[in-house]
Amino acid sequence: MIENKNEWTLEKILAIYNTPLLELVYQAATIHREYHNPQEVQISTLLSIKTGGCPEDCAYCPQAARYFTNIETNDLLSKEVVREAAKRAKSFGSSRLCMGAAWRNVRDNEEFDHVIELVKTVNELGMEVCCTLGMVSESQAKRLADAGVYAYNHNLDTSEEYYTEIISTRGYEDRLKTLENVRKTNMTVCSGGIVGMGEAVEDRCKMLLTLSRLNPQPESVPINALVAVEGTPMEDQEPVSIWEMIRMVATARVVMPKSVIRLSAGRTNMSTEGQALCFMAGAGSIFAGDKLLTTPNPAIFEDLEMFDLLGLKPKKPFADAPKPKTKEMLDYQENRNEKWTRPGHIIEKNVQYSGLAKEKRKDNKVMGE
Ligand code: SAM
Ligand code: DTB
Ligand code: SF4
Repeated sequence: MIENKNEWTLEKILAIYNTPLLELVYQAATIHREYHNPQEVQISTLLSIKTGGCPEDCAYCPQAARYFTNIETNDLLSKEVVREAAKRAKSFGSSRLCMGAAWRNVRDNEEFDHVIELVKTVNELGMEVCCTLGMVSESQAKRLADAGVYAYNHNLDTSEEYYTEIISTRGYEDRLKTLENVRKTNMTVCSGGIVGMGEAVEDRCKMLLTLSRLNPQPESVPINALVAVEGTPMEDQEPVSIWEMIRMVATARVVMPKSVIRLSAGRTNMSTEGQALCFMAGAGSIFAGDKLLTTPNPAIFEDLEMFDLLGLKPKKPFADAPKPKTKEMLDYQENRNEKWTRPGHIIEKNVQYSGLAKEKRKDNKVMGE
């Protein structure tokens, strides 16, 4: 967990954001090297497990039912489809699968039971599992954690003030409450925002201030450039300049030195040179795979070429925090100390297989799984 000893103020964060660009990149790069291996970039892959038809009115989102966007809607994906997508992602070096659902909030129903099964399926492949399912209660967060979810994504998206211009169907305090519920479990927190929705620099810095004051600070901070989707209220928004993205990544890096800053949506509009400066300025993660949730992302071979060119390598799963123990594992460990009804009774084959399992787990650890 990231202990938070910093006392940032809006003035200090604005001053960092407005530092002359190359000086800002230099400062951020220096901090990045102090806390992270600059040659490693973590790869997450998004999978929309339930697409479209969302009752919320987030102005940027193609999945809001009330906007007419050209997306293919989908009910919850099956275990088989998710397993195949996760395997594909793992094969190109992705360490985390982030499953997203176009829900306002999680409900205690069969769909949630199914998501729990999906979590277990991805967990079995040795990948970090991330979920982004909208608002969760404390007990729902606990259930996800027990199933082995590694990270929960829930973005603040912008400042509290500008939020009211973007979404009318929920408030900032709802977002903060969910982050609080997630924090009560052993899941890590992934929370960031979007640049390019017409917000002022002050809104960006206020959002970073709120994130930086979370105690502990989020383990992952995604910085998205708005993908302006036709049919949404943001469709005519000018694309955000790469310089603003670099400033945002660098400022996030400085104010949350231990967090992993993810260069998230919007990379299809960025040159390799622009992305290289973002990595220099402290981005330690990307979303890779041909699709984000509903919109395009650079082709995976292009990203792997970029990694080669820049001398970057994908980070192994569970490099920052150990694999979460599922409820089953914890129960098993607890029961191991119970008095068995047949003490001393040995079944050789069973002993042999638990030895084999231990070896396999050791091998997996060596491979970083
Ligand atoms: N429904 C859940 C929620 O809102 O938390 C999870 C899915 S929602 C699509 C997850 C995040 O995707 C949003 O908080 C927002 O940051 C990001 N997002 C959605 N549409 C986007 C767009 N057009 N451009 C950039 N980021 C976007
Ligand atoms: C995040 O910060 N960005 C991702 C993930 N967390 C869920 C989503 C980006 C979505 C971009 C628009 C789309 O593809 O629908
Ligand atoms: Fe729904 Fe999430 Fe999209 Fe908002 S961002 S409309 S809550 S899917």
